[in-house]
Amino acid sequence: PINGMSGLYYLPGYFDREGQEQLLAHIRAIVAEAPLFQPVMPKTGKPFSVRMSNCGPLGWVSDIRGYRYQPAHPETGRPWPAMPDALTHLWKDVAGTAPPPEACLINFYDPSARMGLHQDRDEQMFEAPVVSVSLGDTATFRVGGVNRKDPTKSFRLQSGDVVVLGGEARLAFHGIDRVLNGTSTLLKNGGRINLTLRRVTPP
Ligand code: MD3
Ligand code: FE
Repeated sequence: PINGMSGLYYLPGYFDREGQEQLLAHIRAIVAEAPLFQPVMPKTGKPFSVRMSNCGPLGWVSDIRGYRYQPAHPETGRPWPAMPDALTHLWKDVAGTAPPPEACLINFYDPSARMGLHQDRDEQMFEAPVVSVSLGDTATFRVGGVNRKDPTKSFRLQSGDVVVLGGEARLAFHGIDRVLNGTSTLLKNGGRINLTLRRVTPP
């Protein structure tokens, strides 16, 4: 546990370079079938700086109408591609007794992209953890408490790192302050990819 918060586990270097390259090859194939889209904020329509796609039976989307999980890509209308075995294996390894993951959100950060402080509350199952995998450039990650005004701490997430957010950490505020350009050679044009595995519905 870090930040004095139970349920937040940091597994640095979980994937070695070969494992990262294998995951990246899967992500490239997924994004070829389910192109990155630029979500917009509900009501305001303000675009996110992060582009997204998903794999698995459900995918997270955000548009003018709200945030939600849905079985199809918002632009192509096609079902999301299957989740790679490497990710279901990761979930079995770190998610304890939680039922299988239903969604893998793929966030792509160009070097100037950020993600503001937020909670993940669009799932119907806060008992299951969220499992995150970082690929590419290092990012400065910030995590606080369950109230927006709680103090925050920041730490760096490097390519191959895994974070498990369960227990009281599951509803902690968190965000990505910045991506440190040129800190990894995994993505030839730079940037960062974050994968988040989630259980969305009760079993
Ligand atoms: C802490 N993604 O997709 S991953 C998100 O790096 C998201 O793209 C960030 O926040 C990213 O919603 C952070 C690490 C993470 C994911 C979920 C959490 C940290 C979390 C849920 C609760 C607390
Ligand atoms: Fe989040």
